[in-house]
Amino acid sequence: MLRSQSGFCTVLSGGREHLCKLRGRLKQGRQRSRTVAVAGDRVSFRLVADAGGDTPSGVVEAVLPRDNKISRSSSRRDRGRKEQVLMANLDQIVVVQSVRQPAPMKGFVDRLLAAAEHYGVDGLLCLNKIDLDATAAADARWDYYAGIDYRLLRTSAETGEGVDAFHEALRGRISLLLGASGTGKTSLLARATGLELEVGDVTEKTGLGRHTTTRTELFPIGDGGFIADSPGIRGFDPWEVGTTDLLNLFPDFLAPAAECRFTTCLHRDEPACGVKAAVQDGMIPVWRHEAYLLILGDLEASESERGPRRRKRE
Ligand SMILES: Nc1nc2c(ncn2[C@@H]2O[C@H](COP(=O)(O)OP(=O)(O)O)[C@@H](O)[C@H]2O)c(=O)[nH]1
Ligand SMILES: [Mg+2]
Ligand SMILES: [Zn+2]
Repeated sequence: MLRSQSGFCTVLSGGREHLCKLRGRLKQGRQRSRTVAVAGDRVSFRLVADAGGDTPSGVVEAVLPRDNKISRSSSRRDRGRKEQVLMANLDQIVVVQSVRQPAPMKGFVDRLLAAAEHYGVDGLLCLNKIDLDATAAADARWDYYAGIDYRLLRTSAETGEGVDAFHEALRGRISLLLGASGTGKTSLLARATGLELEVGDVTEKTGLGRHTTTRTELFPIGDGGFIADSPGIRGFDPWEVGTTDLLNLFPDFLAPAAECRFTTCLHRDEPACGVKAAVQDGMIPVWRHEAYLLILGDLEASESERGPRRRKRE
């Protein structure tokens, strides 16, 4: 399934796109209807009439079990925390960060790569706009990620440098592009695939600073691969990550953490912490540890926020 919009969805089958309705049974329960079928879902559907054009030509009978899914918390104040599924059955998350314009935000790349770990998909880091600042582009900090678990690409959608490697990395896989607004996600995708896409971000244009209205849409890229662009996101609050899970989302912290005195160590203020020792020894860069602490703080804040809010609603 390529995309869904208010009760309809577009299903790709036999090389053709079919606009389908969701079978009534699937839509039961308001809560669930938004995420019952999302981009990347495999569905079984029945053709009704092939009228062509925008007329629905099928009915989705069932959504097949998902290999995985990526969800975030949508925290609309009055309605409480809800799971918002963005996409299903993906192979990798491609994090796009620009060298400049916008400059990297502290901990942002780390947060998105941690999300890839959380969802059990590959994380690829694409450093874009290398044409703007060769020195910043060559910064060894980026190579640190390549030394852990992640593939690293340096690209310019402007000059085309690295774009072939980018395209190659998408081949045959289902990918999701994530990154702040303006980092060049849409430009890279357009340049690599030849798809006609609108450059310049939606959230930027509406100026509302909202990041919750993510509509994820999959584009077939012609060689068995699919890719979803996403509107720029300001933050990312993966569904159901607790403070104690965070360590497992930093693969480079695992070995040093085995040396921590306390099994409950959060690697912040605790004595005899293996992770902090690794930072002191230069094995883990200071900025990487700071990124971890930043995310940890955010998780704690949202955990403590959740409690009172839930009680108030009852
Ligand atoms: N100099 C330079 N500009 C770029 C590059 N990639 C994208 N841009 C520009 O950055 C702006 C935002 O690009 P866009 O693709 O819309 O970013 P998105 O929000 O991540 O989808 C546009 O003005 C692009 O022309 C690049 O590699 N180098
Ligand atoms: Mg875009
Ligand atoms: Zn520790």
